Formats: sequence, structure tokens, C-alpha cells
Amino acid sequence: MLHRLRGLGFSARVLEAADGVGGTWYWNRYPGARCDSESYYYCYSFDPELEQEWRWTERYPRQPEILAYLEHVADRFDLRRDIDFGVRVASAVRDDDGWSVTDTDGRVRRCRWLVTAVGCLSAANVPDLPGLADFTGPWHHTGRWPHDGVDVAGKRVGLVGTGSTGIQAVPVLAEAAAHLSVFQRTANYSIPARNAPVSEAEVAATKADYPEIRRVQRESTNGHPFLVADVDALALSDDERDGVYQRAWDRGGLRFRAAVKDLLSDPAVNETASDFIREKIHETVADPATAEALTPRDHYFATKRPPIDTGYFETYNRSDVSLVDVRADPIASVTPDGLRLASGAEHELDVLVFATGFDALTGPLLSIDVRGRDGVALRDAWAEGPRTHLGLGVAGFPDLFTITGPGSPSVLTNMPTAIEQHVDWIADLLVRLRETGETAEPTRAAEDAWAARVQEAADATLLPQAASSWYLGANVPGKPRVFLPFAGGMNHYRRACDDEAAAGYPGFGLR
Ligand code: N01
Repeated sequence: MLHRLRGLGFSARVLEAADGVGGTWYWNRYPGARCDSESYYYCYSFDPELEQEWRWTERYPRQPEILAYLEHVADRFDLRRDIDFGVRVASAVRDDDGWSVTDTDGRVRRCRWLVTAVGCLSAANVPDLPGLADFTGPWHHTGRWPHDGVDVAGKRVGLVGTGSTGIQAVPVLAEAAAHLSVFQRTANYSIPARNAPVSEAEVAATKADYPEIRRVQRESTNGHPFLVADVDALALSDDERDGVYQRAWDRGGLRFRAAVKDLLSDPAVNETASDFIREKIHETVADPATAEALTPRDHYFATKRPPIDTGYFETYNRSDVSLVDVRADPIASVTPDGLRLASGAEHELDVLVFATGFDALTGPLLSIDVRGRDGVALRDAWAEGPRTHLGLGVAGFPDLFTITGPGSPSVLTNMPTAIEQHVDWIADLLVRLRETGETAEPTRAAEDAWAARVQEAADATLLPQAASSWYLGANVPGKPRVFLPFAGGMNHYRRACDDEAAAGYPGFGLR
């Protein structure tokens, strides 16, 4: 956004809470952290020279490599001179002429337009467990991992949470710790990542093919450079269908969910994929009781964000790893020496790791006291769940633009694709506002219509049926249950945004 605004002659300043660039990849330094999207398309597309000069080393980049890439981008485009690091925004208050943005040190900055790029998964969700303050060992949330690492050698480690993060961390922690106890509330599906180094030939082929890769990314439903296969799982024989899933399993990665069509909308189709994965878990995990405890039976595959893994289920065959079912016997409290469950069972631990996710999409925005027209707080406007137009703006909050805000495809896509589309769209609107002197503020009617469309898109899928999904806010106690991202597909979403612009931004009530 900064680069784009500079190129358009705006004066722009970025306020960044961290001491460096990177966002997610600055904070999430937990063992095993790497991206689930493949490196050659989990990157910017706006500059062909940047595409050609950067060389990824692995199919799925590790956190340090992605951070190095983002630092390279910051240096290459000389971005740091317009970024204030170590500045956490406390409030943003609207008046007739613009926004006053106050940081936690009390310094106020003025701007005419305010763009948020606070991330979807940046507000750490640490369970409010009694006794945590008295735990004698170190405890860490994976999204706030210490920069110099955590020494788990010879230690008894407890990890809470088996989402994408937990599933990445478990095999790596198991390797390093004396004993690992995994506290699982909801069993999860996972697909093997099949990570590998990227060969020179693959790099050359990708670089030669970038225009086509980017075209497919832009036109796909999910921002990845592949489309959902036009395969009707129910029309195949059992053997044929197993063959389709086995090939997708062998290739690995998130593309598994694109192996057949209607997987996210037809329960019968989904059940075939869910069953395939359940069987794999039972084939992989030696102890039948542990295998069954690890087998998800309360939600359909990919209705919660599907993890990908390297040796996750295999790790439970180690004698120094144990699975604790905290759905059956919930965590009651933290003791000075570990965790106590509702039954009274005690687990002694030296280190506690919370892979418990985030207050997704709304959490990062609501951690800032945003006040719109007439002093209305965003927190109050969103008391029953977020309401936006296109996930880009909010009625009552003039000249505020939210990159990958709630109601946009964001977390249901490859994030860089979604981010670039928002940046371009916001930049175009800002150029117009600069020219005309108008103000942009979504109308209530546009917001109502978009809320209905977000709900309708979610209801056309199985996604809202996963009761414990963070897509619904279900992971944070007290959070309103509203389906947060737009599930109608990145391609359809892009069209809705383009239509809004082509029609002169009617939903943004320019005046
Ligand atoms: O968080 P999650 P995450 N007691 O919310 C459990 C992205 N990501 O950090 O399911 C016990 O998915 C909770 O249980 P339940 C990706 O989009 C991307 O793993 O709520 N357990 C769940 O098992 C991902 O989806 C990459 O019943 C508790 C886990 O903690 C998103 O980030 C890598 C609990 C949280 O899972 C979030 O993933 C990693 C409690 N009180 C993550 N509270 C990439 O590679 C929560 N849990 C791009």
C-alpha cells in the first residue's frame, strides 16, 4: 500500500507495532512455522522484476525465509523511511477534516485517509485459564514467540491446540523435547504437505510462466494458481474416487480440497473426502484408541481451515508423545507445575505452548479504539458482529479503508492475492477522492446488502456448520457468531469490487 501510494504521489506514513516488517511472519516464529501456500505464489505479483530476482528454496517457505523476502521488499523499494516501527496505535478518531491517530505513547498524527493493514490473524487468543500467572515454567503463545527461541531440550512440554499452528509445531517440538503432551479439544483433518527443495528447473519454469500463474490466481475462487477440478466424486466408482484422492494425497498440500468439485457445498461429496482422510489417520497411527481420538467426526473436511503437515499423525507413534483429549476432560486450571483437568488429573509440565489461535478478523481492528462520525465506537457498531461494505469500509466511518477486512475473502484465499486486490482498489478510490475532494462512507443500504450477500455465500457452503470454527468467531468466548469472511469466491468478489468502482462507488456514498 505504501509503495503504491508513493507511486501515485500521496504522502503516506505507516505505523507498525513491531520493530521490523513482516507482520504475521515477524511474530509467528514458533518451531515448524512455515507457509501452507506454495512459495512461488505466496508472494507479491505487482513487480515482474521482483518476481524474477527472488529465489525461493523450498516448496513451502519457512518463516525465516518469508521474513527475509519481506525485508528484501522493504529494502528494494526503500519503504522503511516511511514506516514508524515500535508504534502501537491506541485510537483513531474521526472529525470533519480527517483522522487523529494516537499511539500508546500519546503521540497524535493527523491524516485525511486512514487505511488499516492490521492483519486477520494478529490478535493472539490466549485462553483465560485460572492459575496461568502462577505457572513456574515459561509459557508462550505461538503468535508471540520469543525471537531467541525457547529451549525445550530435556523438558516436558505441553501444547494446547491442534489447528494449523499446533499441527506444524507438534512434530518439531516432539523432536526437541523430552516429552510432549498435546492437549486436543477438536480433532483435525490434515493433508501431508510433501515439502521439498525447489530445483533450478522448477524455479526457471515458474519464472517463465509467471504471467499465466498470475492470471489463474486472479481468476480462481481462492487466489491460488489452480482451479477446482471438474470431477464429480459421486459419479465415480469407489476405486476411481480413491484413485483421485490418493493422487491428491500424494501430491500433498491445500490443493487436496480442489481434487473434486462441490466438496465444500455437497455433504455427500465431502463425506467421501472426509472418510478418505479418516482412514489415512487410522492407517498411520499405530494405537487404535489414539487414532480414533485423532479422527475428526464432528465437522466436515475443510469446513475449518484445513492444516497441512509434515509427519503430524506419525508423531503420535513416538513413545515420548501423548495425546490428551480435553474435549472429554477439559482443562480446568493451570497449576504451578502444569495443567489440571476437570476430572482432577494433573499433567506436569516445564513449558507450556498455546497454539490456540487468534481473535480473527475483528480482533485486530477492535484492539484499536476507532471512533467514527459523532464519536461512535467501532466496538459498538460491531457489537453484534462486523458490518462492512465489501469488507473495505464501514458506515459511520468516513474515509476509513480496511485491507482484508471482515466481509472480504481474505482468509479463505491465498492472502497475497487478496491483499494486492484491496491495495489496488483502495488506491484507485483515493486517487478519485484526491481529485474531487469527496468523502467516502458506505451507505447503510450498501452495508445491509453486502451483509446479506456474505451470509448467503456462507450458507451456500458447509462452512458455517463447523461449530468450533474461528471463521464464525466460535473460538473466542463471548464473540458474536457471525460468519466473518466472504465465501463466494475471490473471482466473484473481485467483480463486485470492480462493479462498485465502475458505477462510481454508489455504495460508498461519495459526497
Ligand atoms: O489457530 P486455530 P491456529 N482449550 O484457531 C484450540 C493460519 N495459519 O493458530 O478447534 C483447548 O485454527 C482450538 O480448539 P477448537 C490458518 O489460517 C496459517 O492453529 O476451538 N483448546 C484449536 O484446536 C489457521 O487456520 C499457517 O476446539 C483450545 C486450536 O486451539 C489460522 O492461522 C500456519 C482452547 C486453535 O486453532 C489459525 O491457526 C498456521 C482452549 N481454551 C496458521 N482455545 C500458514 O501456513 C483454543 N483451542 C499460512
